[in-house]
Amino acid sequence: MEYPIFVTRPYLPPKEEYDRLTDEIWNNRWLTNQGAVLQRFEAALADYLEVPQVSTVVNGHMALDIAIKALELTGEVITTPFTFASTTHAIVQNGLTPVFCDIDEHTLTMDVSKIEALITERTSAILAVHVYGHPCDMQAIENIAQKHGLKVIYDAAHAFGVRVDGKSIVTYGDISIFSFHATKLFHSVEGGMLYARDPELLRKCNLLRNYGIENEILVSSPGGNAKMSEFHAAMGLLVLKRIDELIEERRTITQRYRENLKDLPGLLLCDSTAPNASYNYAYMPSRILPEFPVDRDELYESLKESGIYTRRYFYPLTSDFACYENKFANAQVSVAKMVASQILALPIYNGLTSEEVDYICQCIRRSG
Ligand code: T4K
Repeated sequence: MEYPIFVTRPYLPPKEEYDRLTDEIWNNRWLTNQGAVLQRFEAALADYLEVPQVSTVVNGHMALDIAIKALELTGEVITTPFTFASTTHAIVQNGLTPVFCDIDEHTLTMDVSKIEALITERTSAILAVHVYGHPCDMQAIENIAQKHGLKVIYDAAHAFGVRVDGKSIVTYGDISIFSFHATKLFHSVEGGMLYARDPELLRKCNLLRNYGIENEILVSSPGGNAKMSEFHAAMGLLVLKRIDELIEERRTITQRYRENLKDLPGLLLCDSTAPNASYNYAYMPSRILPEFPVDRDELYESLKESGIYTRRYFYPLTSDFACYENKFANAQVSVAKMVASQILALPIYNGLTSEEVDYICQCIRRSG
C-alpha cells in the first residue's frame, strides 16, 4: 500500500510515449501557439466529443473567464456556491455580481425551482456547475434562460466523458467548459477547453485566448493569452487515448466502495446519475449525516491519522469565502450550507487498488 493515500493522483501514460512526442516537439522547435501536437490534440478531442471543433486553453479557470467575456455578460449572474473557488472568482473578476442559488439535496447541482425568484433586470446569465460530473437539470435551465433571455454557461470542469441523451455534456448551454487539471479524470497537466455550438461564438473564444489577434495586422478584440503549449497537448493526447479504460477502472473502484460501505448507517455515498446520462466516476463524494457516530471533521482528522487524505470538496461555500467578507451573507442557501458541512470526498484515482479501498473503508468503519 502507498502512503499517504491522497484524494486523487494524476494518471501518467507510459513515459516512452511521452518521450516520443517531446522528441517531435524538439525536432519541430515549435513549443506553443497552435503547434502541430496541439492541432492533433484538438482534432482528437473534437472526434471523441463528436463536435466539429473545440478551443483548448491553459486551464479551466481561463476557460470560464473567456466564456464570460465572449458572451459579454453584464450585471448579475445566477450561480451555485457549492463549487470550487474558480467558478465564483471568474464572475467577480469580470466585474459581475454572483447571485447564489441554493442546491438540490439529491443532485447537489443548482435547485432549478429556485432560479426564477433570483432573476432581476440586471441578470444576464446562469452559470451552473455539473458538480462531481453529475449533470444539472439542463432542460429546466434552458427553459428558464429562453423565457428570460439569459445566456447559459456550464462549468463542466468535472464532467469530461459524461454524455447526456447520447451527446457529450459539453454540447449544452451557450458555452460549456472543461478543466484538464492534473487532478482530473482527464488531464493535460494544466489545461482546459471551451465549446460553443455557435461557430462564431467559438471563433470569438479562440480569438480571446490569443490577444484577439486575427492576423499579423488585424487585432479585433482585447483578448489575453490563454493558449495551451505543445507539452501540455502531448500529455492530453496520451491520456485521451485511454480515457474509456480509465473511466471503467474508476467504475470498479466506485462499486467496491459501494459494496464495502452499503450498510454503514449515517454515511451516504452520493449517487445522482440521471437516467438519461452516463457517468465518469470522477469523484467519490460522501455525506457524513448526523446519525454517524462522529462528525465530518472528526472523520476527516481520524482518516488523516491513518494516512488517508480526504478533501472537503466543497467546503466552505464560495459565498462564505473570507475574501467576500460577508458580502453574500443574505444568500438563501441553507441546503448548500448543510451539504457543505457534511461532504467528504474519498480517494479515487486510477491505480487505487482494491486493498487500498478496503483499508479506507475499514478506517471509516473504525472511526464510526
Ligand atoms: N470549476 C470547477 C467546478 C473546478 O472544480 C475547477 C477546478 C475549476 C473550475 C477550475 O479548473 P482549473 O483552472 O483548475 O483547471 C484541485 C484542482 O487544482 C482544481 O483543478 C480542481 N477544480 C479542484 C476541485 O481540485 P486543490 O486545491 O484541491 O488541489 P491540490 O493541489 O490540493 O491537489 C489535491 C490532491 O491531489 C493533493 O492532495 C495530492 C494530489 N495531487 C495533486 C497534484 C497537483 C497529486 O498527486 N499530484 C499533483 O500533481 O484543487
